[in-house]
Amino acid sequence: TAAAPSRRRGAFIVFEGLDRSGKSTQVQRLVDALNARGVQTKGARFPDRTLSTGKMIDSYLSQKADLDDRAIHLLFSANRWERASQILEDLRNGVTVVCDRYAFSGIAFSAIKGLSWNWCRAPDVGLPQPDLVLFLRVSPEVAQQRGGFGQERYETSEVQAKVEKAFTKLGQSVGKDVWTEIDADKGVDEVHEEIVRRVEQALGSEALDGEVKK
Ligand code: T5A
Ligand code: NA
Repeated sequence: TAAAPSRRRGAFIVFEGLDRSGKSTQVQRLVDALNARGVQTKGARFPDRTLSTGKMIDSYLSQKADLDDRAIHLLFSANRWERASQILEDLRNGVTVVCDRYAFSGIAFSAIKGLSWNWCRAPDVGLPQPDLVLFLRVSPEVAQQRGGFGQERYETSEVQAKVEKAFTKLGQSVGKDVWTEIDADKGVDEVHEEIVRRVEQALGSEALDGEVKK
C-alpha cells in the first residue's frame, strides 16, 4: 500500500486486550511495518510510566503504594491527558499513532471495582478518539501458556475474567467500524497479518481527511 497523501491526518490506532494478549508485541510489529511502507508512524503506551503521573501509577501497579480507587482512576486519566496534546499534534502533522492501551482500559479496570460507568468515563471525555480499536482476544488457557501471572496488581485470573466482561460491554458501545476484535490465540505472524489487513482498511478511510474526533 502506498503512503497516505500528506494532506491527510494520521490515523489513531489503539490496541486493547487482556494481559499477555500480545499488545506490546503487536504494537511494535505494526509501527515497524507501517514505517517500512512509508506511513510515518509513532508508538505510544498507557500507562506511560515515564510521565510524572506515571511514577505514581507504577508504584500503585507494583503494589508499593495503595491509593483510593477514584484517585488511581483519575491518575490513569491524567496520564493520558499529559500526552494528549502531543498525540493530537502528531495526528495533525500526518503521523499515525499506534497506542498500547487507552481509555477503554481505564474504564474496564475501574468499573469492575464497582465505580459507575458514567463516573469512569467522565475524565476521559475530550481526549482524541481512536479511528480504530484492535481488541486482542486471547483465551485464558493460551494466556496461561505465555507465562505465569506476574506480581503486579490485577494479574489474577479473577480480575482478568471480570475485565474481559467489561471490555466486551465496552466494545458493544463502540461502533463496529471502530472496534474490531482479533483472535490473539494465533501465532505472532498470523496475528500481525490480520492486524495489517484491518489497518489498511482504516488507513483508506475518508475520516482521515477531517479533524481528529474528540
Ligand atoms: N490499567 C491501564 C488501568 O487500570 N487503567 C488504565 O487507564 C490503563 C491504561 C498496565 C496495567 O494497568 C492497567 C491495566 C494493566 O493491568 P501494562 O504495563 O500495560 O499494565 O501491562 P500489560 O498490557 O498487561 O502487559 P503484558 O506484557 O502482560 O501484555 P501484552 O503487552 O498484551 O503482551 P506482550 O506482547 O508483552 O506478550 C506477552 C508474552 O507473550 C508472548 C511475548 O513474547 C511475551 O513473552 N507472545 C506470544 N506468544 C505466542 N503467540 C503470540 N501470538 C504471542 N504474542 C506475544
Ligand atoms: Na504490555
